[in-house]
Amino acid sequence: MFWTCGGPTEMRREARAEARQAPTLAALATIAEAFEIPSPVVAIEPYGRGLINDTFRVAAGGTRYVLQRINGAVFPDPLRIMSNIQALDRTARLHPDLGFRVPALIATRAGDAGLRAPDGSVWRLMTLIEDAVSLHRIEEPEQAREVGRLLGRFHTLLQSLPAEVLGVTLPGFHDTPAYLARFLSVLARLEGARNDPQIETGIRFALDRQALARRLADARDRGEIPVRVIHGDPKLDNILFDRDSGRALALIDLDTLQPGLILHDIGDCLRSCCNRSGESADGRTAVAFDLAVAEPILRAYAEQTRAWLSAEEIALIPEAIRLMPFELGLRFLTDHLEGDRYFKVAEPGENLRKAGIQFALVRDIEGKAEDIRAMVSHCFQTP
Ligand code: GN1
Ligand code: MG
Repeated sequence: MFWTCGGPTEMRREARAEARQAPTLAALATIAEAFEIPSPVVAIEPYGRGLINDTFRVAAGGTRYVLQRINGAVFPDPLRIMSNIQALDRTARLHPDLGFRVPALIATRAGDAGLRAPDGSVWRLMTLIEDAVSLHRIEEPEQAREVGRLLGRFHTLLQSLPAEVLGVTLPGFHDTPAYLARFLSVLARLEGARNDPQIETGIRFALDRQALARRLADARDRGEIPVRVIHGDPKLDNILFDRDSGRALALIDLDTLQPGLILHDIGDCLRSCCNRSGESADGRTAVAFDLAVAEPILRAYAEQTRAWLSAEEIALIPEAIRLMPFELGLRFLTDHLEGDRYFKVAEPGENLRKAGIQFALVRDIEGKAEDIRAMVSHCFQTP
């Protein structure tokens, strides 16, 4: 069934193939026109590089919008995502000083926040933030500072949004011990079929680091670090910069705005921005954690968050930097072993290759552990 829920995210994959079939342009136009926008729709095209939802850019009445089909095999209750975004929007309006832009959700003509199509899929429409660009890689320290400032302001804004107000949109998300358990159970079923050296290398790498999976979860369970509202996916692709001034304007892709650990966001943002060869590394730049990018991000982040971020959270940032690429690598590897049911792939083997890239990043981070620790404490020292 399309909407069944329960268990870590990556267990609900049965509907994946169905979810991937692209609707015809005519069907897309009908869906877009069910929302409160001028008719007719004059252009629709695929948009962005997301690995989970299907995204289209729509033009109508001289305005551009983003139309998305929420992957129902991943998100058990898509309408909850919309109510979380609305809660964020209300909070952002109360704090105009933070200058935060949230893409506005357009209601359907029936007044709903999303549209449930006859096939059961759920669609939403948002305004496109114009004159904004995303970056393929960080090229200058100023861009890194902008990333840190934006994430810091976003987290500060979220402090006034109590975790109890937000619904869980994706159960099991960033539950690293659960991802590890899933990996181990897939592995147990694979016995005897492990003859590919690349797969074997990935499996060994993950098995050698099993203890890492529990690090943040244990600190949370012992009550050392709090559950707060987080973005969940603050990778570079999800940060919009002003085309002219270069200022970071908005964090988009708010599907995983939900209670979680702030360290997940910090680690995820750094693993994405500081590996300048990217998640799909083409081989031209070595996979490495670039401290010259991390430092300005964290310094700018600290300026925004120093007043409320706890000493325990700060002390665990180096662990988070190592954990998040490990977790993503584990998820890519597991998905490869399960037949690419979760992340979109352009070709077979892509998830395996991407797992290798995240694991190479972990290895590089491990080699720089001392420098990373020193950098973190330096960034958070009172100026
Ligand atoms: C997925 O859909 P997208 O591309 O925004 C994933 C993130 C990963 C990211 C890696 C809900 O995000 O957790 O870090 O790919 N989102 C979900 O690019 O699983
Ligand atoms: Mg996302």
